[in-house]
Amino acid sequence: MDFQNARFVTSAPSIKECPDESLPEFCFAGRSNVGKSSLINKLTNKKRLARTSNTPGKTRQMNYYRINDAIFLVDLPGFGFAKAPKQERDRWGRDIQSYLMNRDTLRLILHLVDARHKPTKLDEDFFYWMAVNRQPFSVLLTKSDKLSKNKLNSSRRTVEKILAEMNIEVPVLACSAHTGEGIPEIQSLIEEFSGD
Ligand SMILES: Nc1nc2c(ncn2[C@@H]2O[C@H](COP(=O)(O)OP(=O)(O)OP(=O)(O)O)[C@@H](O)[C@H]2O)c(=O)[nH]1
Ligand SMILES: [Mg+2]
Repeated sequence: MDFQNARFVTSAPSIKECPDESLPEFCFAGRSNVGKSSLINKLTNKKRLARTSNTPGKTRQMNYYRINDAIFLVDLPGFGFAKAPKQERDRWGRDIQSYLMNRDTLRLILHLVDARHKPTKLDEDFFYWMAVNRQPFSVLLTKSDKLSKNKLNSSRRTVEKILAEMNIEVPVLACSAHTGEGIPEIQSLIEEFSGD
């Protein structure tokens, strides 16, 4: 699949506004600022396809990108963005939850965790909730360029241990939107899940 053949399609505030087209879909979830939008740019080799920022809370809707007329990549707003007004946070929570549970074309959820930090309670709840609902997901440890090999391995083991304690077996991949580490592996994973 040519990931560089990518273009913006639409911004959907909730599942009602998501495209009617039933292409296999892959979404990027995780805390604000973890690097979801940057990763989409790196996967598609574009600098500014998805908007990124140092300030958490940049992505505020579900942004759809079409790859090769074959699949959608969906950039989700981050959760745990403390500065957003409570009402807005609650609405995002509900809308994203409904999207994750009810979007029939969703093939795989890529859940991002900053490799420098231990998964939070919110991350753990997310793992649990995905597993209980039998939603296919994988965990991506982001910003791997900021850690030594040793520290990265220890972060990976921490995440694998948390998952194992929940009896969850999913791929855990390290990646960096700066160095490109893990990008081919993520592309292969997406290709694997986009087939019939
Ligand atoms: N060093 C390093 N910095 C990164 C990497 N990926 C993202 N960043 C930085 O982290 C910050 C947040 O990146 P975004 O891609 O906007 O994060 P996001 O998860 O989309 O954030 P929200 O839209 O707020 O949910 C930016 O300043 C990026 O430059 C990475 O792989 N390595
Ligand atoms: Mg974003």
